[in-house]
Formats: sequence, C-alpha cells, structure tokens
Amino acid sequence: MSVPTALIRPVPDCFDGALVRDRQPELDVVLARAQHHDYREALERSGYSIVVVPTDENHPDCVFIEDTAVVVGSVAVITRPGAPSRRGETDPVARMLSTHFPLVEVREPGTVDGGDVFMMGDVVYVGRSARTNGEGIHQLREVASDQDLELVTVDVHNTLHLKSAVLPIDIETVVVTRDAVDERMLEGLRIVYEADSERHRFSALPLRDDRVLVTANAPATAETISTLGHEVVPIDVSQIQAADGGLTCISILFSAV
Ligand code: CIR
Repeated sequence: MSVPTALIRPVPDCFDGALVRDRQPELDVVLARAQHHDYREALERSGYSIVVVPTDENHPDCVFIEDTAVVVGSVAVITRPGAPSRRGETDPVARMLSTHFPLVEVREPGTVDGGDVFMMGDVVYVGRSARTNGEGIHQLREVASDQDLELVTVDVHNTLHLKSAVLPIDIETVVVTRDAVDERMLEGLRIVYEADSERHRFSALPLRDDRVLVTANAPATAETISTLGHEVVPIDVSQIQAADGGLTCISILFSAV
C-alpha cells in the first residue's frame, strides 16, 4: 500500500536571516511558525502522513525543504542548491528519502533548486533560473530519460524559481504570472493567469482531496480557479512569502511504499 507522505522542516530560530531578493521589514519568526503549523494541519487534513526533518539552526532557509530534493519518477534527485549558503541543507533530507527511493545527486558544477521543477504526467518541467543552471538541467534530463520521461526547459526571468511564476493546480492546468517565464514552453498545458493586481502573491498546492490550497492574499486569482470547478482553501503564509517562498516550497510530497 502506498502512503501519501509530506516531508516538512520546522522554521528555525534563525529564520530572519533567510535569503530575500528585496530586503523588507524583518521576518517574524513566531508568526512564521504559526503559519507553518497551519500548513502542516492542512496537509494532515488532506490525508498526508507528515515526516519531520529536524530543523537546522545553521541554515535559515531550511524550512524551504522543496529546494533540496525532487522526486522524478521512481528516483529521488538530491539537488545542489544554487545559493551556496543552502548547500548544507541536503544531507538530512537525503537520509530520509533514501529509505524510500534510490538517490541520484546533482554534481558540481550543476545546480538545481527544487522550486524550479514540477511534473505534469510524463513531462518534467525545469526552470533555467538564477538557481538552476544548464549543467543541472542536463543531469536531470539523464534521470528523466532513463525513465522515459520527457524534460522541458523553461527560461525564468524576473523571479526566483519556475514555481514562483508557474503553479500546477491539477493534471492539466497551471496558473502563470505574466512576463516571468518563456510561456512558449508550456504549450499543451491549460494556462490561466494570476491577476495583475496580485503579481507574485498567488501560490497554490493541489491537495489530495481535489481541493487546492491557495495563498490568502490573492483572492481574485483564487476566484478564477473556483470558476474552473476547484474548491479553494485559502491559507495565510505571509512570512513564508516575505522570504520569497510559496506553498509548494515548504514540503516534499510523495507516495511512500
Ligand atoms: C531562498 O531564497 O532560497 C529562500 N529564501 C526562498 C526559497 C523558496 N523556495 C521555493 O519557492 N521553492
């Protein structure tokens, strides 16, 4: 029997030292923890079994666990994060995943952040971004083609990761921020757009019960998704967003056997 599993990593005390593209008011660690707790509960309610990787006070960004590993088919790829300060985050995640998957590690000079990768059916979409480079994509392509999966590279501009601007919400639909990625590479997917007034505020995570977890500060985009027939579940993750994260980035989801 396969068990839907979510790896998460608690917010460390040093979270206010997380990398941010535009320095904003200080991050509120207590509020970030409360929001992370709500997120965990939403996953639990949706039927995920939660596995906690211990937090790491040497790595302020470790709550963004998605960036450290990507499950591609039947293999877990342990990334080599694009930000040097984040490279020490991967080992405990690799140990946890090694009990479920064979591991492949991204090798130097390749860099990959999990926030640049999503799968739709048999296609792996990978963002070429400030964090994920051509060599990293080449190594991912080898893992994909060994399993007869196609890999599509999408150039990412003006934003951190592919999933900062392209959010899968079901098996055929993505919500896209305009002018942030090379949309030609998304041909064949159903595209709906983030409201311009909510630019980079929308993030989403499809839940197991056909509902979609969405960021509470993007109600107009959430309304668009409702009209497609999805039940949306808003959640406030302002502090995760203030550190350039979204709803996918604080978990790694997979089916454990
Ligand atoms: C970083 O800059 O690496 C973190 N502050 C945010 C990472 C967000 N990750 C993600 O969306 N996958």
